[in-house]
Parts: sequence; C-alpha cells; structure tokens
Amino acid sequence: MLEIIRADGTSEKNKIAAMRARAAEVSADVDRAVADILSNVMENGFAAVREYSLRFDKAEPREISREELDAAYASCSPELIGAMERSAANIRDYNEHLLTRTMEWRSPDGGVVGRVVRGLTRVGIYVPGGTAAYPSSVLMNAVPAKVAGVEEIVMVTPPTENLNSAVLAAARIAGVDRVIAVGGAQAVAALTYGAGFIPRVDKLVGPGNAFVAAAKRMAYGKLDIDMVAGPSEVLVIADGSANPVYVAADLLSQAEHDKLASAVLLTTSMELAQAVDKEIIRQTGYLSRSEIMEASLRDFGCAIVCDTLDGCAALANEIAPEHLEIVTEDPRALLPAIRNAGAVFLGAWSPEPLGDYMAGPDHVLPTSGTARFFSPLSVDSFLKTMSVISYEREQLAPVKDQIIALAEAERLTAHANAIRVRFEDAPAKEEF
Ligand code: HSO
Ligand code: ZN
Repeated sequence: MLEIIRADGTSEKNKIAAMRARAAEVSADVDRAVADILSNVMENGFAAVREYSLRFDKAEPREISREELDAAYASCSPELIGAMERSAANIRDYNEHLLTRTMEWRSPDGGVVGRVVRGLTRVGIYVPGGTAAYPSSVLMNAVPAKVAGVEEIVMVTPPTENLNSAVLAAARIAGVDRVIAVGGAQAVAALTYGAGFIPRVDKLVGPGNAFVAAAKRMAYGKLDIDMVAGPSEVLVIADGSANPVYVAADLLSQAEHDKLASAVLLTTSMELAQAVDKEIIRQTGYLSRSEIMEASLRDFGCAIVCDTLDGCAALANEIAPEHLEIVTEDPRALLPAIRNAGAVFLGAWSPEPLGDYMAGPDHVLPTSGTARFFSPLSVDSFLKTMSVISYEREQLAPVKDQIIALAEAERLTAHANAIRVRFEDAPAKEEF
C-alpha cells in the first residue's frame, strides 16, 4: 500500500514536489461568498449573522448557558472527564513553564528600559461541527489562552441540534468563559466586527471548513489569527532498529484524519520499509477508517530509502512536516540536524498521539511546509508585549544633544523641542 522509493537525488524530490502540489487550492467562489458575508455583517451586524445562520445552519445563533455546560460535563463518563482533566493540567503546566515574563533593566545610559507582557483581552476559539469537533482541540486552544491571562475566551461552534457534549465539557474544563452556537464565515464575521451579543475579539484561533479558513484569512488585520491549518502530516525517520508494528501504527494514526493527510517514512533500511508496508496492510484490515487511510496513503504517503540518517534529516527539513518522529537507535543524536518540523517525537515510546492528547505541547502545529517559519500554538500566541522607558533628568542630560541632532537631521523640530525645553530656562510650572 505504501509506495517505496529509493533515494537517487531525483525520484524522491519528484515525489515530494508532487505531494507539495496538493497545497489546498483556494476557490475563487468561496472567497467571493465569504467577502460578501464579511461586508454584510460589517454593515448590518447581528441581523445579517442571524440570516446567514438560519440559511446555512437552519438555526438561530444562541448563547449556551452555564447549566447546559454543566449538564454536558455531567453526561460524560468519569474516564473521559479524568482524561481531559489530566490533558488540561499537562497543557497548563507546560505553558506556565514557557511563560515569557516581564523584564526591566538599566540601559548603558542608566535609564530603566524593559518589556512588560500582557495577555490579549478577548480571544475567540472556533470549533467545527460534525466529526471534526475534537474536545482535545478545545483544550489545546483554550488552555494556553487561559495561562496567558486572556480576560475572556469566547468559543463558537455551529448550532447543530445536539451539540457535542465532550466538546462542551472540554470548554468547561479549559475555563472557556462563553460558548456561542454560531458557525461558518458568519461566526468569523461576528467575532471580527462584533454583532449583537457576539463580541468582537482580538484574536481568533481554531480550525474550520473552507469558508471559515477563507473568512479568517480575510479578517486578518482586523483581528489576529492563528495559522490556517492544512491536512495533518506525519513523517517518521527510522533505522533498521525500529519496530515496524509501531511505525506502521503511527503513520496510520495521522492518515486516518483525512483523505488529504500525509504519512511519510524516511529510512535507511529497505527491510524496514517493506515490513512497514506489510504491517500497514495488516493493521488497516482491522481499523475503522480504512477507506480514508488507503486514500491518504495512496496520494500523500510513501517510504523513501536513504543511504544515511543525515540524508533522511535533510529531506525531512525540506518537507518541514507537522509531526516528525525519530525512531532510531539514538533518536536524540539526530535532533541537532532537524531544523523544520512542528513537533519532534523522540523514540519508540513517544508516539504522535501522545502529543495529540496528553504530553502538554500543543497539537495545533504548522502544516503544509509552514514549519519553515511558523511555530506551534502556545501561551506566546495569546501574549503581546509593551516596552517601558523610564529615565531621570541625569540620565536624559548626557544624551540630549544627540537626540536633538537626530531629530534635526530628520527636520522634526518639535521632536528636538521636546528635549530642549527640559534643559532651558523655561517658565516654571507654577507660572501657569
Ligand atoms: N493530529 C491533529 C490533532 C488531533 N488528533 C486532534 C486527534 N485529535 C493535528 O494535526
Ligand atoms: Zn491526530
């Protein structure tokens, strides 16, 4: 089921290029429809949001009450609640370790300069409807925002008949402040401009369908967004020491997300590649989403056999996968060679689903090669900084002439004046 390619400098490059060409095509139709929705909501506010919601989702936008959240929480099994609580605690702990703290210090001029860190005021989290409504993603989006000190977290999700109770329970566990049943581009528009009881937010995160993705992209600038996520990807680097059962299972774990998901094995061992292929066929036989996995492996999967592990690392850096597993005799030894990946998993006991659900680092990761320049979602994504400058007279005096010289070079006389008046015999404050 897995195409096996021997790296020869060309074949593997062609294969990677073909897979890269899958980059989601932006449909002009979707863009046009979404642009209309955004401008209509900007002009007509909640009335427009309501109209789109009734048209596309056949339901009124509505706020989910505390009681509904409590009931959803109570309807989940204790095992599921326990798992979500533990996952949330690990995400919280991890992000608290990352937290950028305020810093102030004395500059060489003797003045105090520094940076203070503030959480964003209000953040929106989009949760898609249907089978892709993942409680784990609610935790991965909301908990870092909470750690950042965001004042209000507003979750939106399409107003289906039965809202997913695990998703609502996750919202309660993560400390989401408000849950509003509204979806699609109209939800993005409402959060961008504010519409009735739906507030304007400073940043919107979370995955959605093509309309939501297009709306987020268009709203960017009026609010901040996370990266627009593409289909899931996993790349495994393995040598002959790897267990083909585990490698196959891990490749399949991402292939099951989506027919557009990608699963790639880079290995120094042809025997391993062949054994993994056999295992994939065996495991697909008993897994439920075999049709999706077969499609994604056929179109976006392969095994590439390289001469060296360094060769594997170089190819991995070129692909810049969302998830990168290193399953070699000494996985950590290869880490310095890796530059581009969303998350790196070291060794046979760090399978990708551990990161999806439990370890603490976020599962919202850059996809489609964007790990070249994007980083995982984290507490940093919900923080901003302000610089602080605090000089006294004796610290300003030695630099005053140089500031004036710079201002005059730019012909900004009022700038120069603001420095000069402080050192001239100007009228005293009491004389006014
Ligand atoms: N692997 C997905 C996240 C996820 N997996 C949610 C399971 N549930 C991100 O690439
Ligand atoms: Zn996953």
